[in-house]
Amino acid sequence: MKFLIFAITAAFLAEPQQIPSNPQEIPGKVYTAYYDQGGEGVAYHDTTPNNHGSGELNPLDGSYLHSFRVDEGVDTSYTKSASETDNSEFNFVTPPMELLYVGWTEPGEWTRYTVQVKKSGTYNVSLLYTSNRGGKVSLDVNDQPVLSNVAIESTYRAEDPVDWRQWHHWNVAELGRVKLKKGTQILTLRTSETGQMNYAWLEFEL
Ligand SMILES: [Ca+2]
Ligand SMILES: [Ca+2]
Repeated sequence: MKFLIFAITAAFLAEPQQIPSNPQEIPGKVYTAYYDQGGEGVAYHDTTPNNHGSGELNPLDGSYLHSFRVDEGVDTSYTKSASETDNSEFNFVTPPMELLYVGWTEPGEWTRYTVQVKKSGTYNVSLLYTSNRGGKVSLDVNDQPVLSNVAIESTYRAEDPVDWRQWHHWNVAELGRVKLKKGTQILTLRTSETGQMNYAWLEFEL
């Protein structure tokens, strides 16, 4: 009984494993939900002023994941094992659970990341994402476009019998190669076409 109570309490108090350093560091993963502070027009542009994840899809319950950036416009949610939402056999790659991501994306939306590059070099950039109809994304470095309108493959799978789960098939897209100088740099991830994609992290590897 004691163990059961402990297990239930632990589940409610669970925090994501991946709270990143501030600023986030490259090489490594840049977690999309941890975009800069500063609000609409400065740190992000979102087409709806509320967060469709925190406080809406995920009702406020005092937990970190459900209240994450609840007062901001970017729409954030997190990977869930319940009902095989995010860990189903239809994934192309299996993401960690309770991983925050940016969802409800629309063309024209963007998020900004002030990062610390530890080593100058040309990095391979990949994106952990879902997309039920394909789309395009772009990446700027210090407000200069470096990857423009990169096609993102749909992760729709006709064999998945659960219609809404078509938004939750995770995959990794190779976006391209990007030169980065050591020091503080600013990245902007843009949804260029189609939207309806979820982004969990950008990974930068030498
Ligand atoms: Ca929004
Ligand atoms: Ca949005």
